[in-house]
Amino acid sequence: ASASHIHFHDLLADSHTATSSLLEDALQGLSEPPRTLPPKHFYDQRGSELFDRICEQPEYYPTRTEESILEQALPTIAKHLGQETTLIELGSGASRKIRLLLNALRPQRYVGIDISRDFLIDSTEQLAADHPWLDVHALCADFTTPLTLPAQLANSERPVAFFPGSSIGNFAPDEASVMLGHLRNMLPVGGGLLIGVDMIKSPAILEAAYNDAAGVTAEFNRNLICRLRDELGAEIDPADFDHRAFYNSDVCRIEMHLVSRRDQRFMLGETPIALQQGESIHTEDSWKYSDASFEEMAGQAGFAPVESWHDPEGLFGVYYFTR
Ligand code: AVI
Repeated sequence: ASASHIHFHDLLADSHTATSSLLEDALQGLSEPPRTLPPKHFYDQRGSELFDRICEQPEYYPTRTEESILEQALPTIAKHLGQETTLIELGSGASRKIRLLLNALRPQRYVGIDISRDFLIDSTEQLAADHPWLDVHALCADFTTPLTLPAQLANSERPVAFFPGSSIGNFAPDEASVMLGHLRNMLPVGGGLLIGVDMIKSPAILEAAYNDAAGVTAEFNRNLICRLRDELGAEIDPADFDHRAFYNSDVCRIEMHLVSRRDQRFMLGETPIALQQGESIHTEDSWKYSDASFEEMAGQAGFAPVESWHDPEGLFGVYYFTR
C-alpha cells in the first residue's frame, strides 16, 4: 500500500517534544520512594506484541468480551450512528474491533488518531488497502491533550469517537474525566463517543486476568526492566523483579508492581538508584467502573448516555454517549 491511500494530518511538530522520554520518566519515577514507571513505556515493539498475546490468554476476558458485545450490538449501534458517519479511532487500529465496525457500519470516513507516527501510517495504510470504499485519514496527535479536528473533518456529518479496550481505565479518574472533557470539546454537537469499559467484579476474576498462568502479563510488566537495560544501559536483570498484580478494592483498580527480589544498585545515566529487597515499582493502574460511576464521570465531562451494552455476566461494558 502507498501513502496516497490516506490523508495525513500532522498535529505534532515533533513527537519527542510531545511525549517525555524513557530516561526522563525513569529518573523522575525511580529516584525516590514511592517508585513508579509510567505505563505508556510498556508499548515498544516487544511490549506491543506481548500485549497482543495477553489479549489471547484465557484469563484475560476484556478483549474477547468486548468483541462479542460489539458483534451483538452492531445493528443497534448502526441505528444510532446512522449513515454518513465519520468514525474516529483513538489509538489507531491494529485490532480486529475497528474492522468489525467498519465492515458492519460502512461509515463514510475513518480517522485514526495516534501519537506514534510510524505505527499510525502503517495501520491506516493497511485499513485503506483493505477498505477501498473508505475515506481514510490519519491524524498524528496526542488525544490526551485538547485537540481541534482539521476543518474538513470537524464539519463532517456525525463524528463518532471510538475508544475501545478499556484504555480509559489506565488513566486515574481525575485524568480520565479531563480527557473525556477534551474529547467532548473536539466533537461538534450531535457527535458521539463509543467507549469500552471494564466493570467492577469479583477480585478473583480480576486478579486472574492480570496474573495469567502462562506468565505473559509478568513478561509484559518486566519488559520495562528490559527497556531500562537495553536502551539506557542500566545494569539490571529482569529476573531480579517479581511481577505483582492485585485488586485494590478501596479504589476499584488493579495495581501492577515490579518487586525487587534483592537489594540492588544501578545507574540511570549519571544517577545511582538503590532498591531494597521487597521494594516495589508501581507500573500501572487499571481502573474498574460500575454503570453508575462511569456514566457519572462521562456526564461531568458533558456526555449524555444514549445506550449501553454488556455481556450476560456483566464483565465488560460498551457505552454510547452523545454531546
Ligand atoms: C491497555 N489496558 C486497557 C490494559 C489493561 O487491562 O489495563 C493493559 C494491561 N495491563 C496488563 N494487562 C493488560
